[in-house]
Amino acid sequence: HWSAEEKQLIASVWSKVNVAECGAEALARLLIVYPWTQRVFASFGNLSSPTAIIGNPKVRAHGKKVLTSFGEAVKNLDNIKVTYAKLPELHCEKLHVDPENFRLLGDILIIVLASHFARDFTPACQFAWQKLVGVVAHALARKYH
Ligand code: ZNH
Repeated sequence: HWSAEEKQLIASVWSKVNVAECGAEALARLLIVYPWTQRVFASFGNLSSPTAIIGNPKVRAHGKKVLTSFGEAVKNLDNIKVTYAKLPELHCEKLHVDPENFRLLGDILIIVLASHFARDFTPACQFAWQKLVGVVAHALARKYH
């Protein structure tokens, strides 16, 4: 259900993404803007202020891990559910992450990309990426009833 143009827009943005930087920034923003998302990261240490969150090495490392994993969806657009075979169970049954948080993180990722790429992140790009983060959120929420 992806047009050739959408695939191209997604791939061209992704090829320029700094996964470590953007991943860290997106996760930090999630924890700052929606503080209740901090609950599942109790083991990450100091999350007491925006500065602490941005400087927290565990937040940076985990942001990179999550965006790297997001990259698997980018590379397998037609098989996202198959690509994320194990993650829904982990997030639902083990980590108890509220699936609404997948949507929040997706929207934040769009903001991060828009701020990094400025005018290159065109409305058509945003449209394709908005669709992608929606599909990813849906795939990750597969185990919730
Ligand atoms: Zn997540 C983990 C992915 C979202 C929370 N994650 C994880 C991992 C991965 C991921 C790959 C690792 C696994 C293993 O190790 O095996 N995520 C992901 C993705 C996404 C996500 C792709 C989207 C896009 N998460 C999320 C959210 C949240 C989370 C939103 C909340 C809020 N995760 C999480 C946690 C964990 C994870 C808590 C665990 C961590 C540690 O280290 O402990």
